[in-house]
Amino acid sequence: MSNKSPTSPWVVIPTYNEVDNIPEMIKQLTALPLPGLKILIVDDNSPDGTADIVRKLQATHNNLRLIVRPGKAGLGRAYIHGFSHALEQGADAILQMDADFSHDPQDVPRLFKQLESSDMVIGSRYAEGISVVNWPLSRLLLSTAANFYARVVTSIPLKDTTGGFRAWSAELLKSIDFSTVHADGYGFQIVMSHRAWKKGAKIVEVSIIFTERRLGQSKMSRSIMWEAFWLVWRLRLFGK
Ligand SMILES: Nc1nc2c(ncn2[C@@H]2O[C@H](COP(=O)(O)OP(=O)(O)O)[C@@H](O)[C@H]2O)c(=O)[nH]1
Ligand SMILES: [Mg+2]
Repeated sequence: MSNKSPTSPWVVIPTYNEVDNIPEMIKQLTALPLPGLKILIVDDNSPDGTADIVRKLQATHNNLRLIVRPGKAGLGRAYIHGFSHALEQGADAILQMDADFSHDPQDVPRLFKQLESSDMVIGSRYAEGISVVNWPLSRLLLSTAANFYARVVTSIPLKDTTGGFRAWSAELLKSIDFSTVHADGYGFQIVMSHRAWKKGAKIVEVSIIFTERRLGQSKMSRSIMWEAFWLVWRLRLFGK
């Protein structure tokens, strides 16, 4: 908890085949009234050339950073790489979000602001009823059921533990041992919020409107969902 605006805020975005989204996302983030903001793209060597576009944009955006990993290794690994890098570079507040505009870049200042009086801020789809746009009913049911299930099994007092729109204080993020976080996708988000909660962090959920992507494709898979399904029992039984 800092009680003042961050001096070195970073936004970390994992990408895999986001060529249709990433230029506009970078443009909107750069235009935000956030002095000192750095944008870090963690790309898993997307075949569609996402990293090439980012490299080109670096010529005109000196706040834009890029990590290219050798191949698709999942969201969790990409985030750990990006978080570690931002912390090494002296970030004092770190925000994670998707590249596909499901998370509205216009909400970013609000999440950073809330972080001034908390350790972790969750951009929550379920804080005030359900604020999800354009999801088929099946996907909405899966997500709400997954969140209910994670809450009941682990007792975590949060309404949205699977979402990926979050701001972290550097202090809290540093206190988490990444080498013991192996989960991917939704599981990664659940484990990270569980770690924060177990550490007694002050976690605040702010309501956001989540909109299904219009361009590009979702990379979430059945195996990622099953991983999250079993993982909550490990959290309950072994605490990590
Ligand atoms: N670096 C990296 N990014 C990924 C990977 N899988 C998904 N992403 C990114 O993570 C974010 C969320 O993924 P998405 O497919 O939209 O998931 P969904 O919103 O649950 O359907 C997007 O920015 C993706 O490009 C991966 O294996 N590696
Ligand atoms: Mg998405």
